[in-house]
Amino acid sequence: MPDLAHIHHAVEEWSGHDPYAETLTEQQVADYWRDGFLIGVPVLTDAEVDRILADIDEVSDPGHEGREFWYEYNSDATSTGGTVQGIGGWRVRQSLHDLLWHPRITSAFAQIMNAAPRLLFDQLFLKPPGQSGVINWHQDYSYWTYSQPMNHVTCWVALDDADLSNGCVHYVPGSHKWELLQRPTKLMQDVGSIYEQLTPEQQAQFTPVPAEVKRGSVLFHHPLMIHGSHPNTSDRPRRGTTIHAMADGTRAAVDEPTIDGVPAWLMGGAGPFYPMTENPQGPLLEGTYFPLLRKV
Ligand SMILES: O=C(O)CCC(=O)C(=O)O
Repeated sequence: MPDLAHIHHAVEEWSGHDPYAETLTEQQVADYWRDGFLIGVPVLTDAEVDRILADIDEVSDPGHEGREFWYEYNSDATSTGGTVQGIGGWRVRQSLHDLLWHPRITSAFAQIMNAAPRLLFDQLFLKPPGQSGVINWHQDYSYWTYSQPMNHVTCWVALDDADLSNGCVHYVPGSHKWELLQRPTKLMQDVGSIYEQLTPEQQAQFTPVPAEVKRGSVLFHHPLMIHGSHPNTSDRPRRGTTIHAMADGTRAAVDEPTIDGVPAWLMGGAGPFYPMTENPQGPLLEGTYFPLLRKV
């Protein structure tokens, strides 16, 4: 099967959407900048979610076609503390690929960033029923400091109703205005190591809110937003997929691994992030692996 990274538009056009209609109201954009996140923007129909879930079921077989295109893929949740994580699914299955170009998502990116959005990477977070599935409190940008300047937005797409019982994402309102903190050593185990780094004032303001969201709706969050999630204690799955977008013109400024223990796709000559340099005017993140998602 072909590597879908070479196709920089939805293979199947999203019908019924004006590609340049604004998704967010002015108030929503202002809320995003005040709180650091937005909860529950409707995007996908049930049938569209079903297509994505069918593709996700297919790639849960470790021998699936296109396995070589993932940057990272671990379908065995028992070895990751309970969450199946995959990075690069847009290269592997059409539904994950086309999702990047959904007009309601790309328009919201452009509205929030006030720039044309490009893909940094996409990422699956699947919590099977009855397993732990903790995501430690973290700021996404602590993994991406090589990509500068910081003008990024993450869209988290709910593929199931996500609530307290199945481990929905939680946000700490206002924490995007705090400084960049150290990343946790273990992203998918423990919850709380970031807390020790907070000032007493920040600890007093550390009041996470659950981002409960309906299947087919999405969350948006700022790259410095502190977020994480608790175990899925229910008998239902909690599946989500994220699109991490950055403004067109972002450069790779630092040469360092950005995901603990998984440097190959970032560091190796064969990886899409190669070459990276210590030059803040380093190479533009563009080309095959960093497609433009929409013009301004
Ligand atoms: O799915 C989760 O629980 C965590 C998601 C996350 O860390 C992210 O979207 O950046």
